[in-house]
Amino acid sequence: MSTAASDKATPEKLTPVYGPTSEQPPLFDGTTRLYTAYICPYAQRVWITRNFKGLQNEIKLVPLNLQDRPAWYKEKVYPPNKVPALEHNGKITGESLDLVKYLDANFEGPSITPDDPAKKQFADELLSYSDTFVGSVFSSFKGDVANEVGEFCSASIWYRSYILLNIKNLLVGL
Ligand SMILES: N[C@@H](CCC(=O)N[C@@H](CS)C(=O)NCC(=O)O)C(=O)O
Repeated sequence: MSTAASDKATPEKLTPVYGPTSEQPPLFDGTTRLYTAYICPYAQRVWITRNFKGLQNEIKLVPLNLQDRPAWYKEKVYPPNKVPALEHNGKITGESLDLVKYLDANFEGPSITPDDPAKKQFADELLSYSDTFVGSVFSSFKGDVANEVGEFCSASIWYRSYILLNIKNLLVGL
């Protein structure tokens, strides 16, 4: 495991944010990069997974200014223009839940997935429920609170169960 991973007391030194005038890091030069935004909950999932597995030295962060993204991101890196996206082995892939699973399956470090098949199934269900939860939170911030309350509460119950069960501390840091 890397030094950064074993020294959990030392906060990660955050890479400065890339804006419209920032030069593009070299693409496909063998470096694994996580294109991210510090404020994005989807990207934070992948960031947490990376850090939980101790991959701070193996996976470099490229944090973007979401409000003012560099043009090269959409044009040359990831045409959907969303974060997160991972540059690995000559490919760019996106979608946070897929990336969480990809990091777990393809990189060293402690697994975020329980070994027990029943717990694993439960963890997978909870993980796949994350988007509903985040969507509900965002919708309730945007306006029609009344229609979102039921779903938000049920999502909260799921999430609290998740945290209480402490499945491999997946959400530590949220
Ligand atoms: N389904 C995607 C959602 C990612 C997403 O919507 N990210 C937002 C930031 S939180 C984004 O990049 N928005 C930019 C845009 O839509 O133009 C995932 O789970 O990775």
